[in-house]
Amino acid sequence: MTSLQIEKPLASADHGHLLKGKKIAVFGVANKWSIAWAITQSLSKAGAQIVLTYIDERTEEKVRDLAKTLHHPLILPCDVTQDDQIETVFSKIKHEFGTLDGLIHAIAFARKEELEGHFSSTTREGFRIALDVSAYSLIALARAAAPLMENGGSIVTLTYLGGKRVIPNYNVMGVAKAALECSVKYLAGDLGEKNIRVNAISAGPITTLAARGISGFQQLLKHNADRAPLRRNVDAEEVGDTALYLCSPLSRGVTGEILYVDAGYHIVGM
Ligand code: NAD
Ligand code: IMJ
Repeated sequence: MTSLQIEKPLASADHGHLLKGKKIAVFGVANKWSIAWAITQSLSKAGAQIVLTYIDERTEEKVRDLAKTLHHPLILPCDVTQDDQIETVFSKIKHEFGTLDGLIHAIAFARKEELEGHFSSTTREGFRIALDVSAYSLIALARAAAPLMENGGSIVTLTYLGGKRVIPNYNVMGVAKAALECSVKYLAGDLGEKNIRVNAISAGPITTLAARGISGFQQLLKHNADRAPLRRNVDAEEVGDTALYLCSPLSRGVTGEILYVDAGYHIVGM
């Protein structure tokens, strides 16, 4: 390491017992690169018992394999576009766990053809799908989870700067993230009286399944690292540890917030 490179402090944070006895459901693990998996590991290391959901049978095997490293996980199917599947997931969680303390929403989808070319070419159906999967699903999951959060709770979603600024090719996903971030505020307003907090983490670009194959992604990674105050990109573990903070009592006074984990990129003007 040269003197110009800045070593990441706390590369292996002590997760302690911040979430001992807490039960947290994580939506959005697809593989070992998923941000949801890094979050799961941070929460699990802090003592949380985990519910993992998977979208389809193709993903089930990968998720079950990853879950072997967890302590007594509950693993359930859930395609968030299907109301009956959401209902079934939470009735099974109620049956197995009784209550819930946290919910992680790390889900986004738009048709591939919407994530290239002109934003003005966005189709009605492409808009509907992106907003349904990536934004409405948070509202549906929060509504189903809230009755199980008898002792209060923490709901955390994942967003991206493309919901606030124009980022090449992000297109309709930017509109979906804007709706998601605003939903975080309205849900925080709604659920605060039950001591349920709702926050979003706005992560910098990370190479996951949802980022691979996006044209210009490598260029964007370099652009971000060159300009960010910390002069680097972030990794999924740093997002995981921020989710741990948001699920723990350390953040008990924080709700309706968009917390940037992007090496500071979003503050830079030039
Ligand atoms: P990922 O592909 O690993 O995760 C996306 C997940 O969404 C997958 O597990 C997929 O199965 C799930 N999903 C899609 N449609 C679904 C449906 N109908 N029902 C249930 N699940 C569904 O990629 P990721 O980068 O870990 O993405 C997680 C979250 O992080 C997303 O909200 C994404 O927008 C956000 N995010 C990612 C980055 C990045 O650069 N990777 C940056 C900021 C925010
Ligand atoms: C996604 C598209 C365009 C630009 C992008 C991204 N940039 C970043 C992402 C700059 C960082 C990743 N991201 C933040 C996402 O939210 C990705 C969502 C996504 C990705 C895909 C790829 C495969 C597909 N549909 C998708 N839907 C949503 O078919």
